[in-house]
Amino acid sequence: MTTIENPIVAVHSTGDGPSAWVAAIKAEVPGLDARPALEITGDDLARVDVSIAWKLPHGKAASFPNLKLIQSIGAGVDHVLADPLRPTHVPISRLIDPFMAVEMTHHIVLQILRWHRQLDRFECHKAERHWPLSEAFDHRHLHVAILGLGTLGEHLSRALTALEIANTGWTRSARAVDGVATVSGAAALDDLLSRSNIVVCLLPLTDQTEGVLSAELFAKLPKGSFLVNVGRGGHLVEADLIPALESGQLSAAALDVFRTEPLPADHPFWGDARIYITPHIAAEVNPPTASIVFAENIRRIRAGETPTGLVDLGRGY
Ligand code: NDP
Ligand code: OXD
Repeated sequence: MTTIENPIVAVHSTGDGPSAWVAAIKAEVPGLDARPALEITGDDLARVDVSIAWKLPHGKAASFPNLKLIQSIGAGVDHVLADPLRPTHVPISRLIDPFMAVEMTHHIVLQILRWHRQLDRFECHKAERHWPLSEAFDHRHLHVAILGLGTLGEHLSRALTALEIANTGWTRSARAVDGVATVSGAAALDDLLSRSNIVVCLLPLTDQTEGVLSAELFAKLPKGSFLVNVGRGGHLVEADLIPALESGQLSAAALDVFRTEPLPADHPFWGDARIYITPHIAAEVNPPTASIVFAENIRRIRAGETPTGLVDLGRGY
């Protein structure tokens, strides 16, 4: 492998901007030469060994001839794989940050309880100064199908179990997870859906999972079920959602991710009270904690060691 004199880490983010990230990573690795990726030009391109990025413009990674690692600013790597000019020999690491698992769990639990405890209905009653008679809630009637039992799904499962909310995780490969009910593969999904009234999508976006949240899947759930999509917008067949709500097959849906982000102002989802919308904030990447992971992977790459969170390019996650 080429040894690079005075290597540079190229940083790009559309969220907090590259400067905030450069500062956070430098705080973790004093003396590191880290720079905004789009400002690196000329001879310096050959000095870049690590690219740390969220939605790096297509073709930019290919302009670093000695790149040794593409580190995603994000648990998902679909934004990296979407670059048609990506140098395919360069390994990709996804972000595994325990901080994000906690934030994601908080978001999903909030959405599940908002639906189960009918908070929106009580908000309406409040506006009318009305004190309704209500039936008692019963958490024993809930069963959550967690599609994708990876870093985030497993954390969610344990939190739900602690709240006495029954749940089962769905994975691609058969895998026993201590203390968590799991099923795997396409064949097991129908049975899981038939006994779940909440579906949470925590899958990576791949060729296999694109469009998984469709009318066909909704039809396998008990009538009146609740959908939470925090995976990617591409998981949902958007045209199937409002008809499923109209028919009562779904009673509500909490969406954090969309095929087009920001969600266009004229999108029909905005005007539907049964659709809870958040702007891709379920688990935002947190510079101070993520930078600890990035610092370790920079160290590993420069020491010739395997980085954490290595993506299996064949599986796409
Ligand atoms: P992991 O890679 O740890 O877990 C992915 C899980 O999905 C695994 O259990 C995997 O199965 C399962 N899976 C993948 N493909 C299939 C398939 N075809 N059928 C069944 N199961 C499948 O990912 P994370 O938990 O870290 O993150 C999940 C996703 O959450 C990210 O890819 C990203 O898209 C999204 N995300 C969204 C955020 C937001 O703010 N909205 C923030 C962070 C992440 P197996 O165990 O067999 O490999
Ligand atoms: C992620 C995200 O993938 O924020 O981490 O969506």
